[in-house]
Amino acid sequence: MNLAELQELHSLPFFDLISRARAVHEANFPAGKIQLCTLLSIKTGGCSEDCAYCTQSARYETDLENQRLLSKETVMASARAARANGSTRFCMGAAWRGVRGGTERFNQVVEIVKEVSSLGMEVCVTLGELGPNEAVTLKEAGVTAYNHNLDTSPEHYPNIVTSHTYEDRLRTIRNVQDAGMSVCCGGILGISETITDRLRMLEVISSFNPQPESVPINSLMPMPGTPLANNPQVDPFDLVRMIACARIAVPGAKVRLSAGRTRLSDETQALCFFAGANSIFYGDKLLTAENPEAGKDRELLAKLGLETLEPNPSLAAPETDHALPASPCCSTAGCC
Ligand code: SAM
Ligand code: DTB
Ligand code: SF4
Repeated sequence: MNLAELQELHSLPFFDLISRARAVHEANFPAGKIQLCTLLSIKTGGCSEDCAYCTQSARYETDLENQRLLSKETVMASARAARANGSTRFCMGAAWRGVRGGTERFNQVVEIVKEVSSLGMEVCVTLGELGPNEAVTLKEAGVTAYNHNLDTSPEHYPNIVTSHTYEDRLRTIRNVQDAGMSVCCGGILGISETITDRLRMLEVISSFNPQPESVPINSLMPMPGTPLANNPQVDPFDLVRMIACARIAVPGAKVRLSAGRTRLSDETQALCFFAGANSIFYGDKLLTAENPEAGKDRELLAKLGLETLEPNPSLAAPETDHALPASPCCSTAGCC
């Protein structure tokens, strides 16, 4: 969908927008099913990058305790616990700018992925920048989806990150798609962006060919010591509007109501699920930040009559539409 179409959609009266999104949701997914994903930070802090929202950047004075790459045994214990608790997707995140083949850390991650993928859950990793060969190696090791967010519009991105570019992000996404992995790509609300920035991001994401398999929508968790520590909370109705627009713009993707749920009421989350969110991070920790307790989430899902979605570990990457140009491109003159 292009920006003008998204702007028209976003400015609909609230109930018209969420009704439209609901219809798209029901046409594409079983109603009343939510995917549970567990996140684990396998390497924490000390990152070279300067993403203004991130507590893991080495450039900011935060209270975060750095942690080297976890052992395979530690990761497996956490993955088994996640499966036992009902998660069907296990997502491992590392605070790196990227990974390079032939390095010890990449080999270690590949060994971890091989073992985690034997558990029958969907396996997602987010390790930063990837080249084409690294992407193929991860796919062969058993990764189902690679998370690499664009986070905001191409225009606002340089206000938030200067140590790498939007084009770097798009290149990695292309490498992931070429290797046959599914792409998980979304963004953050509350990082001093405008509504137009949010919709521009959706315009870019919806132009991917194939479209992403999942779209995480994070709300900024303001981290003390980072440049965005004092940013105000996102208006809950704006969050619901964004979820609805994502559902309509990327109809076949899981829309993941991601970081920031600790500050959302049950009622706001219910509206997000109505408007098309059908995946959450489950378990009381994200990468470094807090997430609602699992028991509280189970209670909420039960109250709403929502069930959990089965895993699809052999998840095929969505088909490329050959009638459309290869993605990704942000359609900014001179950008790609
Ligand atoms: N280093 C890798 C990268 O940048 O792609 C992977 C980890 S990074 C923490 C993954 C995503 O988490 C970011 O792209 C951003 O969308 C989200 N994120 C990080 N810090 C956040 C925060 N304080 N609040 C909300 N979302 C955040
Ligand atoms: C995504 O879009 N959100 C997750 C996952 N992908 C890796 C990460 C959220 C991080 C929230 C802040 C933290 O835990 O440090
Ligand atoms: Fe590093 Fe990723 Fe955090 Fe940016 S978002 S500082 S790349 S861990």
